[in-house]
Amino acid sequence: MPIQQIFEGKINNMQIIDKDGNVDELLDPKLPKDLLLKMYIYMVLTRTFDQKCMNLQRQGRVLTYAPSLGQEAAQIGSVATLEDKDWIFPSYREHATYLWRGIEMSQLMTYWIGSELGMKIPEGKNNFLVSIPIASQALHAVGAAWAAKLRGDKVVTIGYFGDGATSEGEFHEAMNFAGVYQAPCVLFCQNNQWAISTARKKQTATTSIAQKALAYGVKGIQVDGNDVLAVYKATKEAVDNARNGGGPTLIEAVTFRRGPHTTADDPTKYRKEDEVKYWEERDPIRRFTVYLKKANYLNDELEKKILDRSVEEVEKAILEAEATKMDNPEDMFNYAFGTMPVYLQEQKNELMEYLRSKKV
Ligand SMILES: Cc1ncc(C[n+]2csc(CCOP(=O)(O)OP(=O)(O)O)c2C)c(N)n1
Ligand SMILES: [Mg+2]
Repeated sequence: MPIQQIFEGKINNMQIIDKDGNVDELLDPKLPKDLLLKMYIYMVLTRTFDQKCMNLQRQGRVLTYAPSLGQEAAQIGSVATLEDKDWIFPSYREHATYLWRGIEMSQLMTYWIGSELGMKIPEGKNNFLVSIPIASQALHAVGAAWAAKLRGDKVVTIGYFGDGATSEGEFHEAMNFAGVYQAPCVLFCQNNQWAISTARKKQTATTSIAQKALAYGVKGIQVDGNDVLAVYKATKEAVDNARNGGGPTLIEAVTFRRGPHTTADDPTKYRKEDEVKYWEERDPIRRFTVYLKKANYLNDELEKKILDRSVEEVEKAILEAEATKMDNPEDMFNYAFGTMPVYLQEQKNELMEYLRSKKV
């Protein structure tokens, strides 16, 4: 018997706006002006929020904070493709997903100030809570998508995780499950080159993260994660495909974490300034600004107005967040489950007993 090739894999990379703002006319999805401007406004708003939270943390007014600087296009480009009924499963850096969904900025800030109320997501806003355990978001997204499929709901889910998460068992379990059950989900990896101090090269021997999709019978694509149009186009295709019964997609958005992992670490200890500079030159907001100006959708005056409004909105949100009455300690048990599991009930009782005995 001759040897036969039984599998051939191919993974594409897509970029539409290059680092200087030049557009590939053939690939440009030619989105309506309103949507483009909304995406721009939310990218600027997210960055303004992010810079402020970093400053507030340094002043002791925000607790440990995970910045999103440099990842605005990956987050807004993907979330902008969803319908309200779709579900989002973020990790801890996806501030843009909450803001885009209309969750009050002051509420999001309340979370980073240290209150569980910040993650008491209003009914009808289909954003899951911040989930710190790495790669858990992939399993949550696949599970919820499978549930939607069983119910016959035309709902799509999206799970956000990082390059480091792809070294966790949960990622592989999620991929396998998604492939086998053809779950209507998008597994969205923001490959920001670092998992705290571990470089991307140490996570995997493969050329891309996207190619891992092929082994699980899942579609895979790599996009320039700092190009909001490429992210939008790839995610929209994946979302539409999932909604129409075409199964899951793994998207690798190649981006860069420009800030520290969180305010608790110092990246100058493990990475070089040259690398940061390389990615600053590929800034997602700057290149989108050039694109919008060339299209005559944006000018200097409107650009300034959008930035000024973002600053105002952020300042207002801080005042509101700081004026919010903080929650009670037992609230940390209250919002994660519809029905609290027995072991959590026991822990809650124990805490309350302790607080009573200490008269805290
Ligand atoms: C299961 C689990 N293991 C370890 C950690 C500690 N931890 C927090 S963030 C992180 C790195 C994650 O890197 P990546 O997936 O690339 O996401 P990024 O922070 O870069 O967005 C680790 C190991 C955790 N939160 N959960
Ligand atoms: Mg990472």
